[in-house]
This record gives sequence, C-alpha cells and structure tokens, in this order.
Amino acid sequence: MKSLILALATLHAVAALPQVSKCQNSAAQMNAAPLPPGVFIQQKLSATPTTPGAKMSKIRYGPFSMKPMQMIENEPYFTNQMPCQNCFITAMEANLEDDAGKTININEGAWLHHMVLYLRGLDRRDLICGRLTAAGIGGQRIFASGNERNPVRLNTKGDYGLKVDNDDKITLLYDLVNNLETPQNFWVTMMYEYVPMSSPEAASYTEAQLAWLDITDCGDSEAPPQRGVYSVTSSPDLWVPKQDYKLLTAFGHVHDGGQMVQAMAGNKSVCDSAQLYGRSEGFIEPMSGPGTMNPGMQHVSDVGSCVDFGVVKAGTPMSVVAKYDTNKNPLNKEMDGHDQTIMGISFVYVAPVDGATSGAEAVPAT
Ligand SMILES: [Cu+2]
Repeated sequence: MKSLILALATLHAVAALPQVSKCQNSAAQMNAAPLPPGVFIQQKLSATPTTPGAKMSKIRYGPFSMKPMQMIENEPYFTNQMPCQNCFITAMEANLEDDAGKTININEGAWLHHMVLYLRGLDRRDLICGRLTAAGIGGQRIFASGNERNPVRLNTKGDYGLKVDNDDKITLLYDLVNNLETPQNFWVTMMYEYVPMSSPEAASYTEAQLAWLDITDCGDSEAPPQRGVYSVTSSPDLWVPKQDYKLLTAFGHVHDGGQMVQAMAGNKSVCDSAQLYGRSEGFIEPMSGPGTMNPGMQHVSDVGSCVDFGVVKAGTPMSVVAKYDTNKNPLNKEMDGHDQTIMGISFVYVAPVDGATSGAEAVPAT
C-alpha cells in the first residue's frame, strides 16, 4: 500500500513538473559562466522526453530525516520504487529536494554528497567488480552522482539503454550532509527517461552497462586527502574487456580540489572530463548565514561529458587518472575541520560492439 501511495505521489510529481523544471534549467544555464573551450556539458533532463517512444519517471526516495549538523554516510536504502520494469533506461539525473519538492543545495547548507544506484535481481553483477563487497551491497552499479548532479544520457548517438528486467529492484546508497542548525527532511530524487520494452522503438535497443573506473579499483572510492598538485590512479589494468565495446558516454567525479578525470585505454586518455566550480549560485557558499561552513567557497558544479567517443578493443586495459590541484580549488572540510577524503571516478557507459550482452565480466569476489 505504501508503495502504491508513493507511486501515485510520483506520478503526480511528474505531472506537475514541466513549467518549473524548464524555467529552472534555462535560468541556471543563462546565469552560468561560459564553458571552457572543448568542454561539453550534458543537457539537464526536463519533464518531457526527447527520445522517440520514451516516457519520464521522477521518483523521490526518502524522506531522510537529517538532524542539525548531521552527516549520514553510505546508508543503503532498499526500494521497490522503480522507474519502470521491462524497459531500457536512456537518461538519468539525480537531485536533492526538501519536503515541498524544492531543490536544495550547498548555498542552503544541504549536500547530496553522493549517491549510487544498484540494480539488484537475478544475476545482477557489476561489470568490472562482480559481486561488490566494498559498501556491503551486491548488485550492478548503474548510476552515481555527487552534489554536482550531472545528467547522463546513453542514447545521444544510437539506441542504447540500461536494461531493467521484470524482477529487478533498486538499491540506493546515499551520503548526505545537513549543515544547518535545524533538522530537515531530505529527498534524493531521480529523473529517469526510459523506453518500455513493449514499445516498437525498443526493438532497436542494445543493452548498455556502466564500467565504473575508480582510483580505489573495487574499493569504497574514498582515498586519503593530499594537498598540492598531483594525480591519483587506479591499477593500470583495472578492467581488461573480454570483447570490443562501444564507448557511449563518460564523465568524471572528484571531490573539491579535483580538476580533471581521465578514462584511460592503455596509456592514452579516451575521455577528459573537466571539473568546473561554482557556475551557479547553488554551488557557492554565501559569505555568512545558516549552513555556511567555508564563506564564499566554490564547489564542483558541472562536469564535462564525452559522447560517442570510440571503441575499446578486447584486451585493452582500462583505468582512471584523477588530477588534483588544491591551490586552485581547496579540499573540502569535514564538519570537524579535517580535510575531506578525495575521489576519482570515471563513469564509462559501454555496449558490446556485436550487440550481444555480456553480463558481468569479472570473476565474482568470494
Ligand atoms: Cu564522492
């Protein structure tokens, strides 16, 4: 019953969205500083699908009750709230909202520190890491977001999507911060665009998968903070694909201080993802007032994406390099004043060149 009520609430939320969402997008994009040359930023999703045969689903996961000055670290949330079953997810975007459905961000003391979506179901295994143990959660990682809330689209060129079967469910891993002196309810929201398997358009779709390239390999993504100018890398052969894969899209995730994430094929970068700071007001701390920890500090607000960027051949090792410069953008601070850990991840969405789905390639951890 609860899930039915939530499902109805979700439908209602989608129905009510168009005007607000479009205005917010265009306002944010109009106010933003110009992009550095060569950097492409994925378009925010609106409440209207842009893919033939597709539908939108907005889901609000929560509420997560935050105490004053509280950080909730890597909590799992097992949910039956699915955007669709028997479908291909073609685009996704995360956000953080309050009870009223208003977007909340760093300028109001609210951090979507990070979140990860796992598909759990029969034989769901991570493409690179098999049975995941780092966060104690099994399944197939399909999406993640830091506070930058970068949208991902898999079908910019060609018909690709993440396949959701009838019995798949979602696990959300969430990591949230309330920097206010008052309690707040947070909602982690997801906007999904999907093509139902029953639609004629789905016939031409191929299953995409997420190759999660992480400086901690199959670890918990968190590495010790360092100051200065440096690079952090994964193992050079973190993933050695067993077949040829088309590279559909990719983008990087860092913590403050990170400037660039490179997805490597052999010793060559195939996707440079620039990390941009403070391009709209939500990502800049005010000089004073509730929730301000670092007055005036600019945080990561946008990340460069690569789209349709080639093929990785079977046997070519893939890895990741994260480049930091904390002189340019200082490390973020924990509530206790310590330097925050760093991350370096390239989320690379791939699909087998021959169209056959491959499942997990890794030997599952025992
Ligand atoms: Cu992170």
